[in-house]
Amino acid sequence: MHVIATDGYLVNKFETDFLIVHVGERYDFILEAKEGVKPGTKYPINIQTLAVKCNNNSEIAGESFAFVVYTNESETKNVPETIRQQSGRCTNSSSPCKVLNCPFQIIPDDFSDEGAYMDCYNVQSLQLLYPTPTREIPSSNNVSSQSFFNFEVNWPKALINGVQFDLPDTPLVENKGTKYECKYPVKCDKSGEKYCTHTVYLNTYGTTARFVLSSIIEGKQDLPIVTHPIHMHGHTYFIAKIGYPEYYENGTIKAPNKDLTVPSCGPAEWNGVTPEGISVNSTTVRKDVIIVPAGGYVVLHFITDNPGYWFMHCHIDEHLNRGMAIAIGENPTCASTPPAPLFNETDEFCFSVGTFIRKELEENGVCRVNNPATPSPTIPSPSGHTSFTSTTSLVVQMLFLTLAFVFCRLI
Ligand SMILES: [Cu+2]
Repeated sequence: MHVIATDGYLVNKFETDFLIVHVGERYDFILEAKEGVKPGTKYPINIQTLAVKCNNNSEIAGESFAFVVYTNESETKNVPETIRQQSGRCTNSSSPCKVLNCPFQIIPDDFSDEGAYMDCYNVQSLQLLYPTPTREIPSSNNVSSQSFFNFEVNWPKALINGVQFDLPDTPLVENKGTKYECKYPVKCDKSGEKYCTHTVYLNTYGTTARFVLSSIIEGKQDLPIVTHPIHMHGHTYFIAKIGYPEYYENGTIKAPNKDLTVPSCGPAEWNGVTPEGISVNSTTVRKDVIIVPAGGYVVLHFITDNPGYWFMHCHIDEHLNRGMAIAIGENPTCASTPPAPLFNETDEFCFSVGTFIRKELEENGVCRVNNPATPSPTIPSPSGHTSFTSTTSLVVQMLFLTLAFVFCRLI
C-alpha cells in the first residue's frame, strides 16, 4: 500500500503495511497487486478498529472486510469468514511491518499478534510532494503567539482547557464577539469547569502562530486518557512536532508527557523550557485533522493570514456535542463582514465574487497593507487569464467561509 496524499496534500509515496485513519482524516493510497494472481481472485482488505472490548482487552471492538476482485465477477466464493490481518505476516524481526499514522509511539501488545514485529510511523514521516513556497512557510522558532489547548473527557462533559463550549446565539463574526464569551484568563467555577462561548484570539496578522494540542490529565487517575482527532477550519497547519507519553514495555501508558504543565482550568504551558525538535520546512506535512496522542501533544504552526472566527473541535461527534470545541478569533477586525442576509436570519447566503473581492480589499486590505510580506489580492479582470489563480483561491476561501457559517449554525 502506497500512501500518496493526506487531507488533500500530495506527499512523497510512502509504502506501508497498515494505515491508521482517525475520524475526519483523509488518505489517498495506491494498492499494488501481487504479480501472478489469477483473474477472479479476491483480495481481502481488513478494516479493524483500534478499540478493544472492555471485558476482554485482547479482542478488538469492531472489524470489517472488503474484497477487491481482479475481474467483474460478482459471485462471492472462497470468502474466508475471518481473517486476522497479521496472521502469518510481520514475523521477520529484521524487516518489521510498517504502521503509518500511529497515535502512539509503539504498538501496544493488544494490537499485534504474538511474534509479530510492527513499527510505528507518525504522520511526520510523510513529506510534501510539492514543497511549500518559501513565503508561505511558517517560522520554526520565531512565533508571534503560542496557544495551548488541552483536550479532556470528564464525562459527561468534553472540555478544552477545562471549559465546555457553548454555541453563541449569533455568528461571532457579525458583532466581532459575543457577550457569552469566556475570554482569557478564564475564570473557572467551583467545579473547575465553565460553560460558555470559549474563544481565543490571535491578533497579529501575517505572522507565525503556534498551537500546542495535548491530551493530558494530571492528578485524575480515574479519567480515561484518549486520542482526539482535532480539526480546525480556515487553515491547514504544519505538523512541527509530536510528543508522546512514557510507556510500559507492553505499550500501555506509564505517565503523561513531561514537556507540559497542564492545570485543571486554563491553558497549559511548557514545563520550564520549550522542548527541542519543533521544526518546519518546505516539505513539512500539512493537514487539517491531526491526531493528538493520548498522554502526549502535537505542535502546529501556521501563518495568520485568514482573518475571521474559525471553529476548532474534536471530530468525534460525541466529544464535539459535549463541548470539545473552541472559536479562534483571528484578527477579527480584519475580517470582512458577512453579507446582509445573514443578519436577517434568512436562508439566503450569497454575494458575487466581485463583491467578495471588493470587501476583501476594502475591509481586509488594511491588514494586508500593514504586512508587506503578504501580497494584496488583485482584482481579477473579467477576461484576463492571469487572474485565474487568485480568483479561484478567493472563491475557495468564500466556500470555506460559507461552510464554516453553515456548520456553526447547524450544530
Ligand atoms: Cu475527542
